[in-house]
Amino acid sequence: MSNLNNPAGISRRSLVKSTALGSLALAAGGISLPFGLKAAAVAVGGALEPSADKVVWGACSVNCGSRCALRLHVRDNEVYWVETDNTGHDIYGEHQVRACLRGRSIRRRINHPERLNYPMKRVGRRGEGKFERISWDEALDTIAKSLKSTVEKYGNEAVYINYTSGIVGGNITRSSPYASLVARLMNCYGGFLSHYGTYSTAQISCAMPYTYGSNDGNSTSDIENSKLVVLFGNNPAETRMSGGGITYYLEQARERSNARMIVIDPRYTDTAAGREDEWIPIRPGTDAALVAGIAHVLISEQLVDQPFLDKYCVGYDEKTLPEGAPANGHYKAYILGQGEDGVEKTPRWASAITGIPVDRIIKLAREIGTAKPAYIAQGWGPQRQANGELTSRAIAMLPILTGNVGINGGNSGARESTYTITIERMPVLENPVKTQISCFSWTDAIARGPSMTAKRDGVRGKEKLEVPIKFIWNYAGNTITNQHSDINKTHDILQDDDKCEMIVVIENFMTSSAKYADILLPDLMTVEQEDIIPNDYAGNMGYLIFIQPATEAKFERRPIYWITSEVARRLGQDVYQKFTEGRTQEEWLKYLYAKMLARDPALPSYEELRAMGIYKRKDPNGHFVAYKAFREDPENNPLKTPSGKIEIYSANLAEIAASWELEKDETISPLPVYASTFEGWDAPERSTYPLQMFGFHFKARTHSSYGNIDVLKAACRQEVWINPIDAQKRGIANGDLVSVLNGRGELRVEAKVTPRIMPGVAAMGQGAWHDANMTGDRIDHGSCMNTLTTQRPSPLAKGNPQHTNLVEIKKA
Ligand SMILES: Nc1nc2c(c(=O)[nH]1)N[C@H]1C(S)=C(S)[C@@H](COP(=O)(O)OP(=O)(O)OC[C@H]3O[C@@H](n4cnc5c(=O)[nH]c(N)nc54)[C@H](O)[C@@H]3O)O[C@H]1N2
Ligand SMILES: Nc1nc2c(c(=O)[nH]1)N[C@H]1C(S)=C(S)[C@@H](COP(=O)(O)OP(=O)(O)OC[C@H]3O[C@@H](n4cnc5c(=O)[nH]c(N)nc54)[C@H](O)[C@@H]3O)O[C@H]1N2
Ligand code: SF4
Ligand SMILES: [Mo]
Repeated sequence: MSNLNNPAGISRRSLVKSTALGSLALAAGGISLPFGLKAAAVAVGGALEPSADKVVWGACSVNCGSRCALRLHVRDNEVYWVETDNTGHDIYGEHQVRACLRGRSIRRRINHPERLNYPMKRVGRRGEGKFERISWDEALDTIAKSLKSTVEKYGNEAVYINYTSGIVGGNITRSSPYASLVARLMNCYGGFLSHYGTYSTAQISCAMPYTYGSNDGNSTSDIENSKLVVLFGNNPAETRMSGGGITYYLEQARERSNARMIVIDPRYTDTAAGREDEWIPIRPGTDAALVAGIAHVLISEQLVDQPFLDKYCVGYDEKTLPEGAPANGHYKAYILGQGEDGVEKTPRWASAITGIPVDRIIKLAREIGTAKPAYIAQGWGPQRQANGELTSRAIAMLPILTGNVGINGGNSGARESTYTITIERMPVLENPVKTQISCFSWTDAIARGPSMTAKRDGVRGKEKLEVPIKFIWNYAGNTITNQHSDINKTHDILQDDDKCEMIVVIENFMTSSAKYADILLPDLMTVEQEDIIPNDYAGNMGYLIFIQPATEAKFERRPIYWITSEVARRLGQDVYQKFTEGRTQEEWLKYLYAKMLARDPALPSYEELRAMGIYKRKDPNGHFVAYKAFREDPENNPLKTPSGKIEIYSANLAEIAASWELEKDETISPLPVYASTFEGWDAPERSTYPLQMFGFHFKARTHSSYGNIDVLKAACRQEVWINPIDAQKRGIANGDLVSVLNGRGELRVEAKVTPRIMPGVAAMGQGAWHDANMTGDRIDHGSCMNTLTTQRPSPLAKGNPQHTNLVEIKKA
């Protein structure tokens, strides 16, 4: 560990202190030196004694679905060594929340030579990356002036807060756009155009509530009661990596129940990796067809739970089909070929679509039909496809058909839920602007805002958008370019600063999104300020971490509360007063914690929590079981669907399907049917771009966060996975530099030739840092997946189908 955390080999012992003095002096001198150099410079100047070590509690707050405690060892105002949670007995259920290699390398982020140190303004063309240092006053004045004139000229609807997820959790520092300090600021100043949905779960969060009224799953810890685990595109070994989080629960709970595990994924994932009983590779975007084939077997072999379907569901068969639905509009008719399409969804039919052999589909169906309880879950990979709304509801059909919903050891078909200690967040106040766009359609809203409508583009709160986006706030996110689709198209839209007139980016690094800032502000990191942060996905053990600033603020980096307060001040004394309510950051934290304590008196006091660093509590109800109350007493605990029941047939969706404007290759259906889609396995473009391609969430990074850390890059290389059959056809050997391209762009990356991915499919870790000459050939040498993805949204959620792409791969 020490090697990873201090491989530069600099002996911190020999360095001399003062960094308060040292960095002040340097800041005044205006030189931004890399960490090593700065320390050396200080050493030359001073003859002070080294200070004693202190250990400070921190947390890794990136958006990886876990949340890990860090213990930062600090000397001379520098973090020099990082360890993780060391409290408790460390037995399962009361275990330590141990960080992965990313969190343990945070010292390299904190002290990264390319960290932003001063406010800057753009001097070249937008996106060129040319900046000039300016004073905080100039930066804040410019922002306030631009905000005032935007609101005056176009109204508050022209101000947009972009989706960002750089900081998850936190009372104060949280970056979620609808819950951040930036949102509070805007709500004190007339509001802003907001968005619905996220890049994470746009399709499933939109679709699942039509079935269940919400999108809940059983706690992973509940697998200790399961006989069978079936995972559709769910890879917690990479996407829930913390030693305290979901991947550990999956392993430990299965150890207790000895449940078989079947992994359905185009890739042989790290979650499988020898721990699975069966890996079933599936063509991307075809899970709903597999489900239909399985349903056919369940129905024909009487393996469905008919009493459950009769009592709890709407639309399985004629008996419960709601009024107004067409004859034979029910699910059973769809499967048996008596519905509108007249096609029987036999295992043979499903096999041709999914690429899974017929006998494997039949065997899987029998296994799912007989193992009870079965934990059937999906990750969010299947729903990040262009037909993801249908897929997510379709996967839920398996637990519904087999009566596995609402019981211990079962699941709803959704991803896991978690126990959380609810924190009291900074109140963001109400947004006076009610108009919303989907989080994925912001580039459209810049390019053609006023042509966007409710029925075609998913505008909410109004029939159409009045004005295009003119001002963008981007706090702790890289979705301006790197994480949003079709970087080349976005570049063209943003280059024209008559369209969007002002982009404010608040960051720690010169990311590819930061290059598009007009004003770029250097933020403190969460580990450099005081905050309380709760767990993210953590099974049935919730916790709070009290972060203390590891070091003083260096250079001219400022905390987000200060930045937003100072903008508020420039918007008017009334705005400032409303925004701050006269409290400092510390006073806010104390104030919010007092509210938490009042609601939950079992919590430790503020001072106790600060001394403990981490406070853990097990779910008093044992395991979370989704829809348990409904299962036990459906009359008194109806679901939040219109009928109060599980809606296999959704009348609401039928209405949307009938009234929205859709393209020929887009399907919205009241039933969770399989439909092919643009750029799918059977799309005509496949003759030019024969490989289906998606970007998985990769252990080397959290999206793009930690993507600039050299040791992590070396440990987990950025590669494109390609099957030996496809590689051989193209003369590609393992490790070759290849070009991956389609009509939207081209990138360069090394090939990983491996049977761990099925033929006809390619994949690479998403989130690598885009690196192209945008005034030249635009070839992305950083191999950022979004050079290739489309801005065309999914039909219902208008979400990001970033896993649905067709490409060709050639030897470079
Ligand atoms: N092709 C493809 N694209 C995808 C996805 C995919 O699967 N495929 N996944 C999508 C998903 S699910 C998501 S959630 C998005 C994520 O997209 P983003 O929310 O953009 O996530 P990150 O890339 O982690 O960017 C977070 C940024 O926050 C900054 N940051 C971190 N800590 C701090 C801090 O303390 N202060 C400030 N000011 N900044 C900080 C980091 O430096 C980083 O630049 O990407 C989406 N994009
Ligand atoms: N290390 C790490 N962890 C992360 C993140 C990260 O960037 N890095 N990001 C975090 C965030 S914000 C999110 S939203 C989650 C994302 O979590 P997910 O969305 O679940 O992650 P993905 O890797 O996109 O997809 C999961 C799996 O689905 C598979 N898959 C793709 N398409 C299909 C399909 O059509 N059918 C089937 N059956 N499988 C398919 C992929 O091969 C992959 O193994 O992860 C979180 N955790
Ligand atoms: S990246 Fe996620 S799993 Fe890794 S240390 Fe940070 S919070 Fe924990
Ligand atoms: Mo996400």
